[in-house]
Amino acid sequence: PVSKDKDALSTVAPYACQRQTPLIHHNSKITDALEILGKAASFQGSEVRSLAFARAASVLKSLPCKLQSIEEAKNLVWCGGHCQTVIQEILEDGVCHEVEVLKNSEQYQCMELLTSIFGVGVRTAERWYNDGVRKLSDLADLHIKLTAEQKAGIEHYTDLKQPVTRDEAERVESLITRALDRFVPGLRITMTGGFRRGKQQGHDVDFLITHPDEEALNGLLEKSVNWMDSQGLLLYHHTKARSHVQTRRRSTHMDGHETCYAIFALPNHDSLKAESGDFTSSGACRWRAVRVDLVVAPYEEYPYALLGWTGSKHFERELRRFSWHEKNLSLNSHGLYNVEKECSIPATSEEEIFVLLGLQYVPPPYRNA
Ligand code: 8DG
Ligand code: MN
Ligand code: MN
Repeated sequence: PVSKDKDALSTVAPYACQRQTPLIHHNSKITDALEILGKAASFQGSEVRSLAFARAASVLKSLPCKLQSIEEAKNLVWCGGHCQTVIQEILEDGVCHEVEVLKNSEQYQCMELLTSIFGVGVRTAERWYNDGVRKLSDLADLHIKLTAEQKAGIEHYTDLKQPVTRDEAERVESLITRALDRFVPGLRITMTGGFRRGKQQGHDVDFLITHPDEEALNGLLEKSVNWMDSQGLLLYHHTKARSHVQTRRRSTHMDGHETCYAIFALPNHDSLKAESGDFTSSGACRWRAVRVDLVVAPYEEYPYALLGWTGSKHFERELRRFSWHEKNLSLNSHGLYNVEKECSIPATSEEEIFVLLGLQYVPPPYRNA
């Protein structure tokens, strides 16, 4: 078994999209540590170092067994240098000193807190930190100027930091299905993101919406969002119009789909009982805030949008890197482009996109890279 394992370790494919990465894996102690280092690097503005840690963590997530020794790690792609010392420390001592120091540092904890607010990225968090913000109440005390999105994020902070359960995600699904159906029957509505990859909870619920008749999609998001708002189902929403994307150049992480970033007031299971009066505690909450992303894609772009919005983020990044560097093709969630011939390559399913890229199909539960 030793030589077989060693074989498996030295043959890990370099791109995450060439591997199967399950949600539950065997090396989470090490990957947690590497991901903290990656997050800290991104807080410091170093995307290159952040990516190096993400790649190493992703390789370990795809292993069929628990790493036993540092000798085994030496055969692994992307796991050299700094990552190797981290792996060694955890294998030998159970903890990595550098990670423990980071986790306890004021800067790391504050950046973690601030970037967990809806509408706050690393740059904003860093600016606020430098302005002296250490806790949420400092934002008001220091008269920090907030966007509407950030205001909503802070107002509903406690609800939003509570993970969304699968049951809640399914209730959101039935709410939006009912709302969208009022305007256009026969839509295809798919829950994407982490839930499609089999996660039992998430930080939001993501949906992709399409229809064979492109005309049917015109104005649909605006009408249904306005209707849900009128029903008191929305606490915040911002819709980004469809935009032209530079398709023939190397794709960025941004896409041009019409998208609604929202905070739903999801009614509780027992809110009906509460309405009818047999709910005793008077101050009981009848809803909770849940982050929801709604994406509309034209029918012919649907397979690409589905692939692009299912994630994980690292899996997506690797798919795009693979397409570009290995196939000379530019991939984004609108399509696949042959840059030389200046033409786009249609696909009718995710499976077909993998075939076009010369990759073995990776089902959503194995895209947890
Ligand atoms: P979570 O919510 O359970 O925490 O995890 P997740 O579902 O994997 O993360 P997510 O932040 O909701 O993102 C879901 C996928 O959507 C992920 O692969 C990245 C992708 N995504 C965005 N924004 C954009 C965007 O602007 N364009 C494209 N193409 N994809 C995006 O989050
Ligand atoms: Mn999500
Ligand atoms: Mn999302």
